[in-house]
Amino acid sequence: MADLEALIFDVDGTLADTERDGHRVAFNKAFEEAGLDWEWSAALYGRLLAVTGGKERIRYYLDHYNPDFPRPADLDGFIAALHAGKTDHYTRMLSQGLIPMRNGVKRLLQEARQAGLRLAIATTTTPANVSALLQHSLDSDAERWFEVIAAGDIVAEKKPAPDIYLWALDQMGLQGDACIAFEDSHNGVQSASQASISSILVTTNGYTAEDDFNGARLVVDQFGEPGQPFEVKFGETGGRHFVDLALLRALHGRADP
Ligand code: XBP
Ligand code: MG
Repeated sequence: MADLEALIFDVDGTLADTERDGHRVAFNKAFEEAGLDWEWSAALYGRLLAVTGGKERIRYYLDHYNPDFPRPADLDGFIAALHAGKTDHYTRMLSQGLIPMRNGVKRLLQEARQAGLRLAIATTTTPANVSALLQHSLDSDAERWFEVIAAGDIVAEKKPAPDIYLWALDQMGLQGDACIAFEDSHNGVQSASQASISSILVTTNGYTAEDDFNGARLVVDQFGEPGQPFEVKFGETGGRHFVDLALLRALHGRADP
């Protein structure tokens, strides 16, 4: 097992709980703005999250939940325009500071930076969303904390395909066994493990708590803070109660589960 060199973070659901009250609301605003009577409820959106990528999710919705909607001749262009509107609404919500980082994220990132670990992001979301989240919810300079920000359409196949993690590893000149991946969903764990990252730590959220996390080494409900312990769903924590570098080094050094 190589030395631990880098931490690679998913964004939505991992760095911040962005989906139900963020992306979903932005999608509905864009639909209303386009004069569509589409309304993605929290329950429906939970089902649509099976598909990663906002444009892909809109198409999945049309195919599986609104098959009678009259398709425009340029369906791709129609979806892209809707999604661009959604991204405007979502980044505006972020600029208003409406979506905080999850518990323990900022502390862990700062610990990792002080220890000289390399940081990266591997996400399905649109790059503009990552920039806005980091700048408005983490630190005005936070984009510079990450050596690589692998996001959205930079790869052809989104999660659960491994492409986005492979792209990030390639950019960093690293093998998967030198890294830990942080995810929140089944799709994310599949993506990281198929990119040969065997050290995967999952923090669950309202939408993913019942996902199949087979392939993850540790599943907890949050990173936690001193005095704010996480709840362990699967895996060994060596008696530790929140995610810190000591826990990560122990997790990385262990053999496969
Ligand atoms: C989550 C996604 C994204 C977001 C919406 O990405 O699948 O599609 O739900 O963002 P991850 P976009 O968990 O990999 O961060 O509309 O920009 O795709
Ligand atoms: Mg995610």
